[in-house]
Amino acid sequence: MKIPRKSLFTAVTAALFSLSVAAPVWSADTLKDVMKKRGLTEKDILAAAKTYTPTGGRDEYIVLSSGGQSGQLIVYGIPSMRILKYVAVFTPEPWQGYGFDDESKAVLAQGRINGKDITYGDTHHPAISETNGDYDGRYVFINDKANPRIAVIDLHDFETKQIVVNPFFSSAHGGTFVTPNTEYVMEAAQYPAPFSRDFVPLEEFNDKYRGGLTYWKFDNEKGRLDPSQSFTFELPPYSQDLSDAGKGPSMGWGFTNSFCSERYVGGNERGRPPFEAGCSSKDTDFLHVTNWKKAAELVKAGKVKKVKGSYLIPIKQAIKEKLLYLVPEPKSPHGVDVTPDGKRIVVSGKLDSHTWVYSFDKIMKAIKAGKFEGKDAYGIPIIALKDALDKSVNVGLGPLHTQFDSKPCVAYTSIYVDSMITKWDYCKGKVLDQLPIHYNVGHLMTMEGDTVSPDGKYLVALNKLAIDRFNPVGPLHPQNHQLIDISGDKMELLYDMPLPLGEPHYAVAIKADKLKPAIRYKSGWNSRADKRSEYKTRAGREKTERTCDASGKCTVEVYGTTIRSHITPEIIEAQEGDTVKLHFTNLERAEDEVHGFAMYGQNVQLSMEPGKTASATFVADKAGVYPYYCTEFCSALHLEMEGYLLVKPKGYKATKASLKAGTNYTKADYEKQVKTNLETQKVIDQVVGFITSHNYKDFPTVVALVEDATDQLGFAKDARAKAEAAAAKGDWNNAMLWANQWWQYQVKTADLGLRAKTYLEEHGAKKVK
Ligand code: CUK
Ligand code: CUA
Repeated sequence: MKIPRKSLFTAVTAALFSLSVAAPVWSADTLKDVMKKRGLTEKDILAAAKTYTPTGGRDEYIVLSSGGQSGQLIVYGIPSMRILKYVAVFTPEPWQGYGFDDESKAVLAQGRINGKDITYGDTHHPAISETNGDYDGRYVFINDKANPRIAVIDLHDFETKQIVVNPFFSSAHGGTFVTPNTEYVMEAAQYPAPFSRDFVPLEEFNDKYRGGLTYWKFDNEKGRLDPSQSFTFELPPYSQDLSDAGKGPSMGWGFTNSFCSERYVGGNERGRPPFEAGCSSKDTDFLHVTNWKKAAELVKAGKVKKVKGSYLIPIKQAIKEKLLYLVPEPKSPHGVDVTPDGKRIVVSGKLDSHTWVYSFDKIMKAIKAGKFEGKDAYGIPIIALKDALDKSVNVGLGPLHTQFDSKPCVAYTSIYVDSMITKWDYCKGKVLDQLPIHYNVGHLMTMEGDTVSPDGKYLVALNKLAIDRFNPVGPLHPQNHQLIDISGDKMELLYDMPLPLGEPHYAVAIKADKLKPAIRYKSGWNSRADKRSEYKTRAGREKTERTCDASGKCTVEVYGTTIRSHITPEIIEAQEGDTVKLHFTNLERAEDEVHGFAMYGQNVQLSMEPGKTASATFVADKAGVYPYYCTEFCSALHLEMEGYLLVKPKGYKATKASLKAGTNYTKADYEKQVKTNLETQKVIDQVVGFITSHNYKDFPTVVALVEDATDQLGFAKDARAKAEAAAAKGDWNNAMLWANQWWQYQVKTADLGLRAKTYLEEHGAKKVK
């Protein structure tokens, strides 16, 4: 549907002359009326005031949450709990063109396993890159538990840049956790399996199945993991759980807990009791203590051998080099968290009601003194519990994960079975407060709560069950993230947010002002490879080439552009059987001017943010007519942003007929259009006059709008020249059409100008001169 040009013109004019902003109209309701009508208490109103964010308002913290089995990363704000983005990581996602354009397909292809495309991930633990133990806002990492992979997401554009596959593991739950300067990213296996990835009978479980812990080297300059410098600890076939890196005094060490150190293998079809029975029969499991700093030195000194092209530290070598120790842990532990000062390590037993606080100092003393209570079946020295434990605290039934407050010694632990959060003091060993949550909390998160300097303020409970909290939407329920105010002595529940995408496990929250996301790419940018695209196309340089190789196979390659409101080229021709390669560069520079590109029947959907170049490759195997169009409502004439791929049957001979216009225009039509254009120009001049008579240069948003408007006006000039040239030849059809195109650019200019003017009015711009 076209917007009638008269109404647009009227709107433009009307907006210009309404120089004062209309007075706000309030509904007659008072706060009391609303409270009564909606049954709200004063406490509700207070919670609302703490989370409500008026239009245009920003959040203080940005949360990066795992997207569970959706294979994505979820971004939302605190305290508003508004969802801002789903970042596609391990799973194709068409809005972002992820898994649809050639550039992102190359990223997903890095995650192939045994040659197979894996198009989902079970994401559990995001970790933000750190400098000196504090979030630096540059990158976020996340693991895929089901397929042992890690992804690197650049927070400059919130795009996935790299996926690495663990060379040894067949699952990877215990990742990602970073060392204090993002030297390494930790990833532990969960389900023991043969490192060879060959068939090995379960009867050889104890000898041939292995657990492990990989330290992935992160190249901070390149912003990519470097598999060639990464190393893996071979570990016994216990089910390694989560990890955390030491900091401060414990810098250089890593801590990884485990369960099922019974090494039990179930098999109900073989008449054996299930895994759950055999894996929780012993009273204790093991905390693995690893010295990554020393291991890295050995790697550097050439003392560690490569297996399958990757450094592997065998258990024996780790023992000999004093890199690996075990400490008993309470029954079936889950989660391990190092305190912000790096002096203590907190572990919870999910079948126990205690958190166990270990002292790093005591662990080091035992190691130095060579004081061990024995060895495990693989010869790894075990430090006695009493020689490592600082204290244990009764926090509630089924404690899982722990996070820290800005207040010294204050920690929060999620209590799964009792469905509550326990606030406690890990120095004095006493419980401070408990808050019921709904229901069955898994991880919990405080603001920057796993850094050396947590901010406190808010806590989010990542609940496993939502049951009765929301309007029912069928048997599959959303997850429930509950926002809790922890600024006072007592925890206060503020808000329930349904999260309808996968089951998030862990989430991290970073102060919003530490993030500096881009608005546009450098022109012609391959965002996935982070470099100028070889297919970058400039305005006026668009071309379509058809080339054939010796075997007669032909390729149609399109170097195109997009800009409000047309795609160049608008007609693409190919022969049945040709390979078609499309490359489009979005020429826009303005914020949020994204164009999409979708085509009928070819599984093509691109997203082109300003400056981006994206490509799609397919075989045009069936003759036919394939409309394509822009999928972002980018402008008033967005619906006209369209074109045709014509796939001609083999042997097709073109007729001489030329394209016939549906309408023929006269001189009068042309002159009428020119008159409209000249009037529009007056409106534009007035808007420009308003802007330039104010201190608009003090407002970066307005400066960007003015830049964009100037561009559009430049295009208008070109179109005007073409219209006048056609008119000079008496070609009224083309004269009229180019005059109309001239007007289209004017409308875009006016639209931008009015946005700039409104912005200036709303932000108290001052008159200059
Ligand atoms: S795990 Cu899910 S609640 Cu994967 Cu960190 Cu504990
Ligand atoms: Cu571009 Cu719609």
